[in-house]
Amino acid sequence: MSLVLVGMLLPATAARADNPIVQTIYTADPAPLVYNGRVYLYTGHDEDGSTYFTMKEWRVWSSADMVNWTDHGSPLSLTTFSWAKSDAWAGQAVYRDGRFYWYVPTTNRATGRMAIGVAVSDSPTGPFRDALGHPLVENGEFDPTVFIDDNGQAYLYWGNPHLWYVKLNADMISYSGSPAQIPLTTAGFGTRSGDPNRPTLFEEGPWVYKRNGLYYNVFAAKCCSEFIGYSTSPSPTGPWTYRGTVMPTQGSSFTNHPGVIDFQGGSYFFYHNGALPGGGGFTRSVAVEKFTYNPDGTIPTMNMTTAGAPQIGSLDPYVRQEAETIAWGSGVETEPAGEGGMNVGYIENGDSIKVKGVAFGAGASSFSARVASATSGGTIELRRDAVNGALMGTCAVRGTGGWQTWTTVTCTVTGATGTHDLYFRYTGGSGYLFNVNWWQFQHA
Ligand code: FUB
Repeated sequence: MSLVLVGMLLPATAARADNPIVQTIYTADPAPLVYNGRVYLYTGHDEDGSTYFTMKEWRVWSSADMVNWTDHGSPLSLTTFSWAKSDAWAGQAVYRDGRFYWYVPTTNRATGRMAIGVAVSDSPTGPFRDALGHPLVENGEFDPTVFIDDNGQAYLYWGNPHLWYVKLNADMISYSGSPAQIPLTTAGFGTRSGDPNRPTLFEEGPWVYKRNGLYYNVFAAKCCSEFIGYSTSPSPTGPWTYRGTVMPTQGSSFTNHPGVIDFQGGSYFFYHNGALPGGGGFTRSVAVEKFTYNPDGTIPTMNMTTAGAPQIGSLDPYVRQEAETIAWGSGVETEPAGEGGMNVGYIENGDSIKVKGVAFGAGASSFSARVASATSGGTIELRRDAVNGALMGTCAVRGTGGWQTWTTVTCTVTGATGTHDLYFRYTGGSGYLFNVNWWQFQHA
C-alpha cells in the first residue's frame, strides 16, 4: 500500500514539506475551484502499484489555508455513470447558480471511445449524480476544462491530440452548435519537432480561464515527458499566441496537468508529479506552488518544490476539526465514517499526522477526540512543532467494540500556547490501534 510505503520510506526531512498535498493515496490531474472561502481540489486517483492510468474514481479535498487539506472522499466514480467502462481521467468542476458541475472524461462502454460526462451536485463535496445518463459529448478525445465568461457564456474545451470547444447552454448540461476545433498553429501553441503528426506543443490537459480581460490556456505540452506551457488570446476562441513555459519537465512523472486559481489575493498553480515513495508516471501526486503574475500578465516559470504554498492565516483548534484535515500524514489512511464525512483509520504504532500553524493563543487546558477501536486502542500523543517535539498531552483510547463505534475521549493539555505545528503521534501495540473522526481543544 502506498501509505505503508510513505510511513516506511519517507525521509525525516521530507516530513517538514507540504508538497505533495495528499500523502494517503496517489492523486493526479488537479482541478481547483474557489467557493465560499475555501479551495476545493478535485483530483483523480491513481491506484497503488498501477502500471497504467488505472483510475476508477475521482476525489475531493478542500482547504481554507492552502496547507491543511480536508479529505472529502470520493463523491464521483465510474459507477456514477451507468455507461462508463473505465478511465476516470482528468476533469474539472465549476459552480453556477447554486450547483456544481463536474466534467470528466471516461471510456464509453458502448463505443469503447473516450467521452465527456457531466455530474451535478448541490454541494462542492457531493454526492454527485450523472446529469444526463449518457455522455455530454463524445469524439474519442478527453481532458475537459470549462470556463464561464463574464457575459455568462460557458465554454467546454477538451482534447488530445486536437483541441476542441463547444458553447455550453446556461443549464451547463447541454450545448449549442457543434463541437469545433481550435486551430493548433505553431504561433498559437508553439513548435514541436520530431513528430509530424503533432506540429505544435499542445498535448492535453487544457485549463482555460480569464484574467484582466486576457484569456489563458495553460496545457500539458509535448510528450513525453510533458512540460506545462501556455497561450493567451483576446477572446475565448482565439486567436491564441504561445507564451512559453509555466513549469519545465520535472518530477518523475511523464505527464503533468495544470490547474490555476486566484485565492485570498494570491495566485496558485496546481500540478502533479511522482514525488511520493513508490511514485512515478502512473502513481502520481498533486502539488501546488504560489506565484505572482508579471506586470504584463505573463506567468513566471515555476519549479516544483517540496515546500509548497505558504499558509494563509492559521488553524483554530477550539472549533471541531476533522481528523482528516492534514498538512502531512505518515502511515495513515482515510475512509468514510459511519457518523458522516471521513475518518482517519488504519493507524499503527508510530504513525503521525501534522496539522500546520495551529493558533492556541493564550492556551488550551484540554483536548478531546472522537475515536473508535475494534481492538484494544492505544494512545494519541500531542506533540509541539515536531513528531518528537514537546509532549503537550497524552490521550488514552480504549477498545469501543468496533471501528465505527464512536466515543469521545478527553485529556489534559499543557504548553499549548501561541501558534505551532501540531503533531498527533499514535502509539500502541501491534496491528491497527484505533480510528479518529474529529478533534477539538478547549480553552484554559
Ligand atoms: O490521468 C490520466 C491522464 O493523464 C489525464 O487525462 C491526462 O491529462 C494525463 O494527466
